[in-house]
Amino acid sequence: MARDDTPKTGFRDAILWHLTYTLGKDPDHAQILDWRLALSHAVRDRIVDRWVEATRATYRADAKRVYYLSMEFLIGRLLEDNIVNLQLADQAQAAMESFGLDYRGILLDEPDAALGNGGLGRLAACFMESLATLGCPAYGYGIRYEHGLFRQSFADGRQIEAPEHWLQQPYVWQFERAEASFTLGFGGRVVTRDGKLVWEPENLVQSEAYDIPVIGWRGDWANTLRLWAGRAVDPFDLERFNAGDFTAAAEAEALARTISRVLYPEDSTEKGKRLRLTQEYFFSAASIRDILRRFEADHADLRQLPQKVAIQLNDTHPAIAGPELVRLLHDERGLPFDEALAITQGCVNYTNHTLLPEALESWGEGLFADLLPRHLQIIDRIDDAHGRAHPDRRNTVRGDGRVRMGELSFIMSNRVNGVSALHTGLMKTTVFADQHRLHPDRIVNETNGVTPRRWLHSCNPRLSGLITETIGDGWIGDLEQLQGLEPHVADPGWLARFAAVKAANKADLCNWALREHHVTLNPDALFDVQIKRIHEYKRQHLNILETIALWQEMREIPSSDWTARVKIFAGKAAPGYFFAKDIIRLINDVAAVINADATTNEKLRVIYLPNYNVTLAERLIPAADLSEQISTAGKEASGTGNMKFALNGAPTIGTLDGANVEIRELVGAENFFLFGLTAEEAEARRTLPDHAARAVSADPRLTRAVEAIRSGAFSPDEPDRYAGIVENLTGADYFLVASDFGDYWRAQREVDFTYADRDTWARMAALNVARSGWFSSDRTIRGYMRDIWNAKSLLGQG
Ligand code: HBZ
Repeated sequence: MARDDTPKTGFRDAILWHLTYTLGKDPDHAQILDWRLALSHAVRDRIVDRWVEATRATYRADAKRVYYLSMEFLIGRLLEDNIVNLQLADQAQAAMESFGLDYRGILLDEPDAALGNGGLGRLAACFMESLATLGCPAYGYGIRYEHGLFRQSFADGRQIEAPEHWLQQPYVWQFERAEASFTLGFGGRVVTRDGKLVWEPENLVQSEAYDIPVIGWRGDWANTLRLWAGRAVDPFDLERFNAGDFTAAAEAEALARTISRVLYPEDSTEKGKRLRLTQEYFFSAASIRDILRRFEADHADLRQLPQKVAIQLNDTHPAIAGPELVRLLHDERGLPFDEALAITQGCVNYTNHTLLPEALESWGEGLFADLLPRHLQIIDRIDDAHGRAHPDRRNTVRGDGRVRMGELSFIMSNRVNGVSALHTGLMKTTVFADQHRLHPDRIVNETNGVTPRRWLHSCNPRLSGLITETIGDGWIGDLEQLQGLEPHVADPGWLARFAAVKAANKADLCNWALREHHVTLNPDALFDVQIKRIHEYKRQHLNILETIALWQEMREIPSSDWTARVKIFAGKAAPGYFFAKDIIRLINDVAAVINADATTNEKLRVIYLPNYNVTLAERLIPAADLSEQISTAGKEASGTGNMKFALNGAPTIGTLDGANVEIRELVGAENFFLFGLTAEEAEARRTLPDHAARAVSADPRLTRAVEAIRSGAFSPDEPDRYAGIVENLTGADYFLVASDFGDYWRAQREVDFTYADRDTWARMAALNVARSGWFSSDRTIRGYMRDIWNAKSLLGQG
């Protein structure tokens, strides 16, 4: 092969070509990294033509573009996603095997890009894939964090955080766009010039763009995920260097790079840090400039902006994009303020992902004024304009010396949406009740979804194969076709094959757990899985309490016919969230004691897998029997893991919270293990004095489990290690662990009973698959296109 051979002759040749000419490696000496990069380049080449074509088509049609602004895109690994969507899997596997390589090993060699904390970030990634699948012209805008979410390990059961380095190796999916760079200001003051207010920032930084193409299913369309990195305007001070101060010479660059250095690992707690607001403005302002630049390249009339641009704020993190757009239109383009505001409101929409008061963003006005003095004035004017239009509700954005981003986002938006039916309803009656009264049409619901390409087709090839054999492969692009499985569920032969798929996935997990974590799992046991961020409202401590009580009862009544279980946990806690970190340690301590008990070993195991990420989810979900979705009702906005489990044939044990409600309606109440207080009952229960202490003493099992923790049964070297948890469980117990324990125990025993009859269980699991098609993010994105963005597909199908 020679340099001028086209790398596109055949896929296998293309890989070899890239290995030689892009990577400069001899096949005889290439390492797994080299092969993976060569394969990635060959795949990337096949994306580029479609990507360019999609961009051209959008220009030609002068189509409305959707801009999804998100601080987080939890994209995980992209190689397999891209191969699958281009339908190159067979060719890629054959090529790699012809080189004597392990194809799956190559796929797994890619670092997991964790540019997000949890559900919100993963939702953004699923949305990008569905937008491309549906042919909706769209850009994702975010931050190119040098370090994604920390790597988690355990020492003595405690969470240890280490930096994550996804960019240590060449990242093939990004294209650096040196030309798409903006200079952004911070700080300084506002002066009056020619009778106009003008911002004179004190510090300037440069935003540098990196584009990642996102290809849709079957490769018919590709969009762009544009991530911004911070750079200095003058990266190098030669004068200082020549004077011998080498460190100072590069100081500006180091400072600017700090902006995009690391993802904040807090998910549902207030950060209130200057750097966080800096990050938010940095990426919002760069994105808004890019959006305006693209619009102005072929439109003269700024009043047309709402016809051509839909901006979606993924939570309030990019809320400052609104005031920035007003500022650019008014201060810099000279439109009257009211017109600038009306145009902005015509473009901007806001998705709320939480009702937890501690997670609602607000900023101290001192910090705000210091960093963004002009924006604070603009925010006040927006607030005033809203207050004038609705005199019974004067300014609400400012109060108690703070700037409230939820209120700001609401009044700047054309549409505001919740992420499940229950959550949207609660938005209307709680946090945004007053606003909803003033703007009854503004709040809409768009129940979350997940992409079936990654979360069924790729991660569960066995189930995907069985489904395709049964109903054809149309379901991959149209998930509701899974309904076609339903008639087969009554066929014992088919059901046996379905059960065999799950058994094989479980066997894979057992092998992996033995190899990677040196733990032996019983493949016949029920795999009971709770994987998500660790948070009090998600109640991993309810699960571990039930585990303790179950273990105690197994010891007490060993003769009973116990259903064997493996309790699997995974998830990270925010580094500063000490209660959550105590829960992690407690689970690890409990696991050590229970797993060492020879009398219960056959029937009960507890395992906490470290460093939960997208890749681990892809491994665990296909092997799960039971999905734990046990948040306190009213607290989980939607959940998306719950959908992934149902889709992969793991029935839910769960509360009436978030999208659990809709899952239960669709899969059928008889195929869902419901327990617990409703959101309304939970509110009422909290007002009862001593509700927790009473619940504990009324339930002997709970009493005994709590007592074991209190007495140090799981921390003999430090008996009061969990005093904080015990005090919480028996005291305030805001998340009602004690109140829900009894019903959770009952539901778990119902699970045991049902699982003992494997046919009944398999039927239940299969019906979960057949009836979960609605939870595709394709359906969700169609909803956004129709109800929120008024955007059209350019594939003529959306
Ligand atoms: O968003 C989650 C919700 O808790 C979950 O119920 C929902 O399914 C999902 C998608 O709508 N919220 C988050 O994941 N939130 C964050 O990760 C977060 C990150 C940074 C913050 C605050 C929250 O500053």
